[in-house]
Amino acid sequence: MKRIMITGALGQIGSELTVKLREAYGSANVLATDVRTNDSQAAKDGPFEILDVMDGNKMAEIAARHQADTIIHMAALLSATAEANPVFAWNLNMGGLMNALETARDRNAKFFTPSSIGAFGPSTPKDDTPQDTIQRPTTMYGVNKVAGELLADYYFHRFGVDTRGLRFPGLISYVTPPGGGTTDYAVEIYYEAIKNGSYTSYIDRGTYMDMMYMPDALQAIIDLMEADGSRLKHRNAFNVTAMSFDPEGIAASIKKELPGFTLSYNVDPVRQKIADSWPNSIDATAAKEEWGFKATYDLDAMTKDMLAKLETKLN
Ligand code: AKB
Repeated sequence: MKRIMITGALGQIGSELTVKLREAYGSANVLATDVRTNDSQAAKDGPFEILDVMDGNKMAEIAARHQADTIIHMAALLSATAEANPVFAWNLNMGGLMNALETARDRNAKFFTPSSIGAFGPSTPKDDTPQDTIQRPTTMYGVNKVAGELLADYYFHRFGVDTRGLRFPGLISYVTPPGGGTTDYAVEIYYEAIKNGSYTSYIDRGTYMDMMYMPDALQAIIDLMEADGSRLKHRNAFNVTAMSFDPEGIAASIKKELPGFTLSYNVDPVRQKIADSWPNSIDATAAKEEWGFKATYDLDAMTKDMLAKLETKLN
């Protein structure tokens, strides 16, 4: 049986991934860690430890105690927060990643960490962005993600660590809200649709970005980690996506369910600039060919599920 340790386990992805991995591999085998605790299932319904990922000794010590053979490193600052605190973002995103890779190397453990569409920049082809292409991001988050992809490749080639990763688009979920991302508007819009019947978008009309519903993102992590390593040519940076839309597109999908819903704009120049530097849509062919990536939710299926789940959660 696997012995999995997750960092950033109470974050947007980690909180749901922890629960799903515990269902798949047994609660006692999945150790959640985070810099803080809370009342979530991830913190309460299985092993949990406080861990600041900048503390490499503590990370190694906790991993040894848990006898971890798989490290899933999720702790990171997202794009907008990283842009507001670039030095802290470098230290946390790169320092945490280095500690997690070293822990995996020491333990000969399998390793997963997410990259992002943020690893692309304004000189990257905007539509159907290829798997292998120009990566000159103009944000600190993007710089961290490109460096992280390269570092994870380096640990595979230099030390033989079985590193794997996905370039995630914006992820949408009704469970744990994201914090400090550029794509967060696509989560907020559903909450506001249920609460107020309207939303004011900080991202401008006509700004297309890739997105994916959380259940597909979690399944993609599990499928990649279970995939035959000999088939993986792009092991640390697979483009994955389920849909691409702009604010008008997601609003139109919500209107099919809630006809009175209205959308207005108050564009935030900082997050708009980040969004403008990212692709409109990325090509996930390599992920499909090398390990069978498949997304099951399109925009309308996601909208129906999000609104139904939030209706129950908020009312
Ligand atoms: C963000 O907006 O920063 C993230 C991402 C696309 O990596 N959701």
